[in-house]
Amino acid sequence: MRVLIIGGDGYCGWATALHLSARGHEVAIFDSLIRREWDRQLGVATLTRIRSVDDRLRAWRSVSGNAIRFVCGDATDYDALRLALAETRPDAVVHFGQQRSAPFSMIDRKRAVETLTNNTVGNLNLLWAMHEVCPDAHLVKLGTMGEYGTPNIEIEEGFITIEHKGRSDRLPFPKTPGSFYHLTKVADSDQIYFACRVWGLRATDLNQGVVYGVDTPETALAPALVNRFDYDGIFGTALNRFCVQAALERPLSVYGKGGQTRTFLDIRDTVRCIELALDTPAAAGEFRVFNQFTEIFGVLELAERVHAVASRMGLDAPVRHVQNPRVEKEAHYYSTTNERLLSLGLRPHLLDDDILERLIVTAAVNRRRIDPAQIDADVKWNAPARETIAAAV
Ligand code: NAD
Ligand code: USQ
Repeated sequence: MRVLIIGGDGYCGWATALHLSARGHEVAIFDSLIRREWDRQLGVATLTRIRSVDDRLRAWRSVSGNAIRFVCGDATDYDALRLALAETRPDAVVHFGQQRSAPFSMIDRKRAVETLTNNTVGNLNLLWAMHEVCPDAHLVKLGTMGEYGTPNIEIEEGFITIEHKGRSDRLPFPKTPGSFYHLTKVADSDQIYFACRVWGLRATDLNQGVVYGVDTPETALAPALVNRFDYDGIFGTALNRFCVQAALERPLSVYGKGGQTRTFLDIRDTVRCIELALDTPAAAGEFRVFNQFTEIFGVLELAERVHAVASRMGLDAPVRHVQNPRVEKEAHYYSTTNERLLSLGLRPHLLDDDILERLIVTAAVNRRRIDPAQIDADVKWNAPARETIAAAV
C-alpha cells in the first residue's frame, strides 16, 4: 500500500511510519515540523534526544534498506497538501498532524486560536484535497477518547441508538470534551462524517486514549531512530510524567482527587491499531469509529502503581495530590468499549511492572537531560484571560 502519514515526525507518527515501512508499505511523511518549533517557543524538550528528520530517515534506510520519502509542508497550506497527495498517490492517508496538547490549547486566546486554526483548517483541507486528488483513498484519522468526555452512561464506539418520543435513530455519540484541543477533534469528526455522507469518502476515526511508552521494535533498532518522550507540563502525558518524576525521586503529581478515569495504550499498540485499520479499509461512504485503547485506569491508581514499582527500585517518589490546574470531574462513572479493534485482531500489551520499570529506567538513563522546571504544570483552565488583564492595567 502507498501510505501518506501526515504528522509522521511526531510521537505516534514516527513509530507508525517505521512500523508500516518495515511491513513493506511504501511510506511517505508530510510534516511541517511545527511541533519541534512549539517545543522551542515554550522552552521544553523531549527527554530522549530525537534526531533531525534527515538523520532519522537516513538511519532507517541504513538499518532496513527501506526509503521513506519526506515532504516538509503544512496541512493548513492547501496547495502544498494537494501537491503531496498528487505526487505520492496514496491508497491511504493517516492523519496525525495536529496540535495535540490540551494544556497548550488552554494557555491563552492566541494558543487556542492557533490550535483551532491548525487542526480544523488542516483537517478540512485534507478532506477537500482527498476529494479532489484521491477520492478512493482511505482516510485514517486520529481522534481522541476525550471527545466523549466522562458521561454518566456507557460510551459506545462513535454512534448510539437513541429512542426519543416513540422514534429511534443511530446518531453520533454525544460529546462533552474537556479542552479547546479536544473540541477541535469533535469538529474534525463531524467534518469527516459529513464528507463520507456527501462525497462518499471512506474514513476511519480512531478515538485514541492516552499513549505511553517510548520504544517500538523499529525505533529501538538504532539510537538515531529514538522516539520522543515528553514529560513537560504542556505536552507530557500522565504516565510518562509520573515515570520521570519517579526517576528524579520527586512527588508524583496527581491533579486533585485523582479519580479522573481515562483510557490508555502502549505505543506498540498504537502502531498495530493503525495497521489493522489500514488492512481492512472502510467502504466508500462509510464513516467508522474505533475506540483505540487497551486499558482503563484512574489517575491516582496509575500513580500508585508507579510509586510501588519505584519503591522496589529503591526510589522514593511519594504520590502527591496537587491542586488541579484543569476543570474536570475528579470522581465519576466511566465505562466504555474497544471491541472493534479487538475483533480485528489487536492483542494488547497490557501495562505491567516490567513496562513501568523500563520507563523509569529510560528516564533515569536520560536523567541529565531532565529539566525539573519543565515538570511544573502551570497552565490553568480557568485563569483570568491575559488580554483582559492587560486592558485593565
Ligand atoms: P506530536 O505532537 O508528537 O506529533 C504531531 C506531528 O504533527 C508533529 O510532528 C507536528 O510537527 C505535525 N503537525 C502538526 N500540525 C501540522 C500541520 N498543520 N501540518 C503538518 N504537520 C503538522 O503528537 P502525537 O502525540 O504524535 O499525536 C499524534 C496524533 O494523535 C494527534 O492528532 C493527537 O491528537 C492524537 N492522539 C495522541 C495521543 C497521545 O497520547 N500522544 C492520544 C490520543 C490521540
Ligand atoms: N494528570 C495528572 N497529573 C499529571 C498530568 C495529568 O493527574 O501530571 C491528569 C489530567 O488531569 C487528566 C489525565 O491525567 O485527568 C490525563 O491527562 P494527560 O495530560 O495524560 O492527557 P490529556 O490531556 O487527556 O491528553 C493526552 C494527549 C492528547 C490525547 C489525550 C487522549 O496529549 O493528544 O488526545 O491524551 S484522551 O485523554 O483520551 O482524550
